[in-house]
Amino acid sequence: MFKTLSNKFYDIKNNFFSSGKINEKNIQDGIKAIEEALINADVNFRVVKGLVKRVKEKALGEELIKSVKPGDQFVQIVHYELVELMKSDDEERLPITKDLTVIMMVGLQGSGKTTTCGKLARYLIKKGHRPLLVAADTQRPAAIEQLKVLGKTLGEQISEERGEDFEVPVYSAPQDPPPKICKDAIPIAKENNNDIVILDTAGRLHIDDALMDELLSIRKKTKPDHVFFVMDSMTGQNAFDSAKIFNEQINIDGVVLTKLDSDAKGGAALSIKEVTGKPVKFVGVGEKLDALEEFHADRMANRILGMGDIVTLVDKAEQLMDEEKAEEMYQKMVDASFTMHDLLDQFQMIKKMGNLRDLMGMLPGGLGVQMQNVDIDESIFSRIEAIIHSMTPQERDMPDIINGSRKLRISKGSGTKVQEVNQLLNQFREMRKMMQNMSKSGMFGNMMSGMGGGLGGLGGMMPGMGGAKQRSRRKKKKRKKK
Ligand SMILES: Nc1nc2c(ncn2[C@@H]2O[C@H](COP(=O)(O)OP(=O)(O)OP(=O)(O)O)[C@@H](O)[C@H]2O)c(=O)[nH]1
Ligand SMILES: [Mg+2]
Repeated sequence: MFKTLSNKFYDIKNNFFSSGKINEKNIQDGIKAIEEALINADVNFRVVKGLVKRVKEKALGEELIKSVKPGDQFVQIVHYELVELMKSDDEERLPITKDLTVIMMVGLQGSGKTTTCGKLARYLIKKGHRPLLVAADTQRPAAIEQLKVLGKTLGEQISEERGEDFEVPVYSAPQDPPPKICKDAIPIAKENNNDIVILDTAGRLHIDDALMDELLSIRKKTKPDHVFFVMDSMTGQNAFDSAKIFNEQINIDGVVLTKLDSDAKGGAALSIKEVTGKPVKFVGVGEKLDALEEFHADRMANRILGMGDIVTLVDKAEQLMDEEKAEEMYQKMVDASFTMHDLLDQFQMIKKMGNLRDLMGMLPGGLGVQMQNVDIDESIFSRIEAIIHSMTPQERDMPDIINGSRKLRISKGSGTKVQEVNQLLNQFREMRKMMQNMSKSGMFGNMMSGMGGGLGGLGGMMPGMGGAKQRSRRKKKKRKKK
């Protein structure tokens, strides 16, 4: 995801803005490079023009030229504009405020509606809800079966995770017209004690009146609280036109952008809101049921700029480890106090989280950017792990003490080359520096204040880096250690 852009931005930052001195010429060149990068990433042309114009106005101001760290400041300007381009007005992705919430999925054929129904069900179950899936696609005979299988698989997954029986019911009535199916599902959900109803509607290859009439009728009969347009990120301009028409005719609340895992460019994510007027709320990053992420403009901007996306990484980690450990990891990143021990911990955890390349891409700095470029096979992981394992505990805590002879010992111990040890050390240093910079510039703080939920409720409570809440937590932790 965003591989093309994050690579490019990383290079641009290094090429044009790494030196202490910045003049109008390298700003102009840098901006030109950004423009090209965005166009190559299939970002809508109008969107690129607007963004470039705003960045230029700000960057060419006196401030940047006088700034001590023009490169960092430039990145912040771009970051701000990217966020503005993609952000939703409300921070909550899917607010559930009623006893029964109805969610309706619409979109073109094959965009990922049915799969996303299953993913959203999982996402909501994880938040303590009890969804009912509704098979309202009677177009394709296999569609009902597909949703039933998803419901069954999800039920089994959750049962296993919880160690108790959990069912994800699927309502279907193939003989009925879809609007009736959806309407009937609502009392059934109430009887069944479900608090969420997810409607999987039919798709068409092209927008036609019959489809729109059917969807409108479903909308009228069920009064959904959220209508999501599911859009395949790979389908380009056509999909934008459809999104616009769907929005005009059915009034959508937001977009779920699917298949971002196979879309290295990610241009759609940057363009949707500007083009359709509706923000992206979720993204699909794989075929499995847990391959759904909340879309947060600030986190995406971080990824695009090659700064990683620690918050999403921690979100994912939280699903796998307890809250305290997740917080500790986050804190270490904020403090930039994490060591090779932590890196090893993270690697081991990441291995459990799946889709290694995307996950590694969430790490800040060159390591993250670089990891997106390699086809990560276990062997690279094992080599890095082997290198860290060959370090003494002291070396892991303080990698700076690793001199030439230590490097040689580590490389021998891990069966790797000294260059590989060097590379890891350099990347580790760079990663830590990047975190420090992000910390200093308040980037972490901004990320956090924009977050609702997540991180065990820490999000949203932190006014910035020096937040009182955070300090007290740090103290508490210190006390615990004593
Ligand atoms: N890689 C990847 N594949 C996805 C994602 N979302 C959906 N798919 C795949 O896309 C294909 C179509 O997905 P469906 O959920 O059946 O799409 P749909 O919109 O319900 O299709 P119709 O009901 O025929 O209109 C399936 O093979 C899914 O596994 C995603 O985020 N990433
Ligand atoms: Mg479907």
